[in-house]
Amino acid sequence: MEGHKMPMVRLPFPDAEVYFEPHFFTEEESDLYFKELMGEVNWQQESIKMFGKELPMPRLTAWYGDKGYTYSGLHNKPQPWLPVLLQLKEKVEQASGHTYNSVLLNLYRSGQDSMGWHSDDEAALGQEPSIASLNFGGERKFSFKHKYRKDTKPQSINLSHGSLLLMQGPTQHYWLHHVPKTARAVEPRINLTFRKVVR
Ligand SMILES: O=C(O)CCC(=O)C(=O)O
Ligand SMILES: [Mn+2]
Repeated sequence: MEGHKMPMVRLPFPDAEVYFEPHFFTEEESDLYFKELMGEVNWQQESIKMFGKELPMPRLTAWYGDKGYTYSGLHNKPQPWLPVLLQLKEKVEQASGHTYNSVLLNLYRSGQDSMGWHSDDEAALGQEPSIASLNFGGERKFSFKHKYRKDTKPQSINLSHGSLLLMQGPTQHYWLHHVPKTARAVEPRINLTFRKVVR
């Protein structure tokens, strides 16, 4: 492992290397980042093709970075970095000891917005991708389930305002993750996943 500089807590999942820091940013810093990202990011309503139909994605998205990348069947033509995104990139790079060249942003407008089960295992991300995920706004549950081992229980964590989650090593090979819908009243949430597109 390239080694992270922060003493982040490693979650004890088999076949995974997942670290979590619930208070990577203070409440005040997180409030400012939330506002800035809400206002400055060029949020898009993309659609997905399902059963031959075009359906709106259950969240808004935006893609910034150095290189194009195909995600969920969409080709994301990246927009040039915003200063706030470069600032956040630098902070997560310091914490993780990895470098990133792109970021996917997700805006969950309400508890009805969600993300389905998947792994971030696209060839474009290389063999053992390091993904740094930052969270601002309404806290949402994030669950993991093992792809192959039936004896391994699904795992969940709450992605709090200002938290940082790192997924690296074999995590994407063995585990799926998702953000389920919730009937609870939740504030809008912004998630940023920093990635390194290698080809
Ligand atoms: O919103 C989240 O925490 C999950 C985002 C995610 O899994 C992704 O963008 O690949
Ligand atoms: Mn993901």
